[in-house]
Amino acid sequence: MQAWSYALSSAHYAPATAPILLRGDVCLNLKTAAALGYQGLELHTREDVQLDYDTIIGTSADCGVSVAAVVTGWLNTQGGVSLVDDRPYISHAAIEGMRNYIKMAARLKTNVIIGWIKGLIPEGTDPQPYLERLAGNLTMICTEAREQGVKIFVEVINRYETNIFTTVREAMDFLGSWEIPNCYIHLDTFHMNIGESNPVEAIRSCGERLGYFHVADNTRLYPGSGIIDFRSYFSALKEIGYKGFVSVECLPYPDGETAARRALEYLKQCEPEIRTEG
Ligand code: LER
Ligand code: MN
Repeated sequence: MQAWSYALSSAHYAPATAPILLRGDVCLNLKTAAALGYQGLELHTREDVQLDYDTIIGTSADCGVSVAAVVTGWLNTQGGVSLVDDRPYISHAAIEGMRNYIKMAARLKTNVIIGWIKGLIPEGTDPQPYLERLAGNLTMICTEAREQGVKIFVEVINRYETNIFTTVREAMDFLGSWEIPNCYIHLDTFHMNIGESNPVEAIRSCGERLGYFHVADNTRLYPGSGIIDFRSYFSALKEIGYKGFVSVECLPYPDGETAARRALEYLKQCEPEIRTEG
């Protein structure tokens, strides 16, 4: 039996340089994901998007593909707000946006990813007040999400894109010392390849706190195109009993569907040694 389910990234619109595989309508993408052999579709979207929930939920049930997670980065990159911003009216707008994403996820029976919406600590400043602000805001968001049955996944992102949680150790220490409830670690093999001296140990160190897992190869093309040793990563996932999604978030080359097809074919080849009994 397979320990985890596979998902792939999607958005209504995204530039070709974004690690998004399927573009366009959510229901069409759910059907395409099913035809490609996936069990989950990850939604990169704005917090105020109008979704036809009944149709999405019906299509999802019909084709056997669930929404794997709602991704919040665009609230930062397009909306211009962040959870650590010094201006209260900006960080409050980020929290309000997160509340919308949580409602969206609750209706879709899925979870929420926090990546860039954390924001950046300004260069040359004392990080402590920003980390304290982040801890307070995350505690509030994660507590409210738990009341709606939604988990929050905090992504570890490479140091060229962010300066908060660039390694697993940093994220684990933060979550542990602030005792943030309902908050799980989200790893991405592309980012780990930059930030982790030993990615396999990094996966192991998350233990039960690992909630979500993005896969791309070292150049951010599809898994199997480069040099990342997915077999050893999968063994580590199995060791810690990971049961979430393994979600392909890679560049759409040579095109999204081909990349998705090649990724899944390769990832399944990495599986046999990790198959569980039954
Ligand atoms: C988002 O999941 C991510 O990995 C960031 O690098 C934004 O693309
Ligand atoms: Mn990612």
